[in-house]
Amino acid sequence: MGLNLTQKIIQSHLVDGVMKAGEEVAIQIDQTLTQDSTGTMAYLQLEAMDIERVKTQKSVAYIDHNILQTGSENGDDHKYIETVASKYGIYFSKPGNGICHQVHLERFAVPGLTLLGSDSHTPTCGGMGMLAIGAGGLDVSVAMAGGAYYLTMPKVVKVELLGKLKGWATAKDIILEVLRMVTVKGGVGKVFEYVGEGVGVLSVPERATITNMGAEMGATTSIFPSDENTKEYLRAQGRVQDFVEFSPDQDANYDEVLKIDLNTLEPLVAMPQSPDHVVKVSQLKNIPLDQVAVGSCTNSSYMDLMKVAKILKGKIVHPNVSLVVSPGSRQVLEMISRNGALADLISSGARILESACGPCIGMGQAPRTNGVSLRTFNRNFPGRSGTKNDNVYLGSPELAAQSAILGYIGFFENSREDIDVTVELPKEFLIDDRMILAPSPNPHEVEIIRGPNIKPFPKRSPLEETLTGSVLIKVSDNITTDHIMPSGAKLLPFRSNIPYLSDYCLTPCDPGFPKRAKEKGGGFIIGGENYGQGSSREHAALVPLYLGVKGVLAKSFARIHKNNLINSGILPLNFKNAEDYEKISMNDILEIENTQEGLIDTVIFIINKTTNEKISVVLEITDRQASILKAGGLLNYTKTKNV
Ligand code: MIC
Ligand code: SF4
Repeated sequence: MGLNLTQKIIQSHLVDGVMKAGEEVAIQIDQTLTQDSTGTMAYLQLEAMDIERVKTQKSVAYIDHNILQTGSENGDDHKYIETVASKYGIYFSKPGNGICHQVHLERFAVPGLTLLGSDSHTPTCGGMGMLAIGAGGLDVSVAMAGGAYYLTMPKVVKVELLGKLKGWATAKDIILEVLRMVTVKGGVGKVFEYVGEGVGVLSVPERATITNMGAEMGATTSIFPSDENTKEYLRAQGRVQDFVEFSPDQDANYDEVLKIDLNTLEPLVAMPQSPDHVVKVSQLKNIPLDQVAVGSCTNSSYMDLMKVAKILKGKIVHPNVSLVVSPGSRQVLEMISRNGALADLISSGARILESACGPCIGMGQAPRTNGVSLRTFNRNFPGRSGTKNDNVYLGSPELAAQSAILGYIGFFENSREDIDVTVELPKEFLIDDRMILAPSPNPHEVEIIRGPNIKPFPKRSPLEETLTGSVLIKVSDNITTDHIMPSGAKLLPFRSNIPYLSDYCLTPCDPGFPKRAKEKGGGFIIGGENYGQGSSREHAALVPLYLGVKGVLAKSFARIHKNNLINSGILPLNFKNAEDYEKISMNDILEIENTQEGLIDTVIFIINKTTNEKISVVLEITDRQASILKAGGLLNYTKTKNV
């Protein structure tokens, strides 16, 4: 039986384990990326590992999230990352150079290699045929130190794209359709591999839109083959030497199959407040808009912005609408400024932002109270925009541009053929890597500069024999890491300051949580399905660790967050019977005995000391993860293993 793309890459990087879905495998990581909001923690952890230089083929540190410098904190973080990168052999992409995923795709992604990034949208580079996986910062630092990355061998889903996109349907609508079918929790433990005739007509940036937003299904990653289009893109980026053709074997085996008929795919939109809340644009009844935002690592490529500029040219945004545009990279911004498209955007009334994450992570441009915003981004979780009870819709750049003119979510009346928005892939992109600083050739001479905002990360001691504590909070299904550790302009500057962040932990669910956790000296969190979906921020585990959280009992967990909990030494416990969720209430005292014995896959009993009931839970973990938990987290474990 032949191999699919995922199996091919895993096989060529396999360090340990067998490639059987559900089993743990360890793979060698060729490249890593970090961004600033998760990077400081990752580098503090790297420093704690006592290595001199990173051992990967290429590691890049990006500054793209915390670029609103309203105090010294972000600037301090940038300097720390810059100096630590220089010392340890890591390339440093300066603020202003662009969003990590967009720049990585442009300048570093190589088909057939592995990439581990401390950001959940790392799968963007799957558009280039890489096996690109998002992880917590600590996993990324272990990879930088030369350690393997451990993952559950995923099931591979074949997504067959049939036919050709028609009308205003775009790559964004393909991934919205997949999300509609699979939902935000349906991708856990799976890789989505795109095949079929529809693949051949998608350019690399379009493919990257799809793999980027695959993160919203909780998938391990998504991947496209590397073909003529990949070669063309790499040639235009001056990197044709990085091209390798790479496709699944003819007789490759898949665990599941999804088929999407592009001929009949209609433009879609994700409604507030979840990316899988997908409906056809044609079903919406003229929803009036306050804001339209074009950008983010999903849709801010040169081609996306050129299409937007073509639609806006000669028109003016609707009087009620504020249109903001954040180009994905300096390459994109410079190219549209040199060819005049930027002038068309400005003249149409667009507010031009820096090349960075910006509004996507609530760094500015929060909509007004009850305002409605249409965004080309990937997430519309409640409050993520910076406005409480926000109404954020997600759609394609073509939809965004037309809606900005119309003042409501919709398309112009003329048919697609009457408006020329064809944008060819440039023969040559504008290549200028001077904003990417190479590491120092003399690491011993580099002094790491740490501002006062950089506080040590919390450490856990080895797992106690008996764990006792109160239920500190009980939450429902699909709680995101944006709930657990909110972001935005006010909190992102404190990503290196866990004590400060701790006062905001889980406050969107219950403002009293931090105080209660501190008063009670920690305890347990009770969650529903898909607990911890969304961002890879390990702060959503480190902050609860700081607050003394010993375990999270949930109906199910999102992949990256579960790993982050284990890496922090917090037990991710699954209810054996989901109905037992009802048997636990706030403030109940729970106890787990004999934690040192049989942690794995055996039923553990939790005693609810308040009701005297016994609740069965399981830890769905591997032997290695059990050892990590017993050691009190990955850092302790890694030290004992010498990576
Ligand atoms: C996000 O999109 O939520 C982020 C901000 O990029 C995060 C990382 C973070 O929380 O810093 C992610 O997706 O991993
Ligand atoms: Fe940045 Fe938004 Fe992409 Fe996260 S999803 S990396 S915040 S642009």
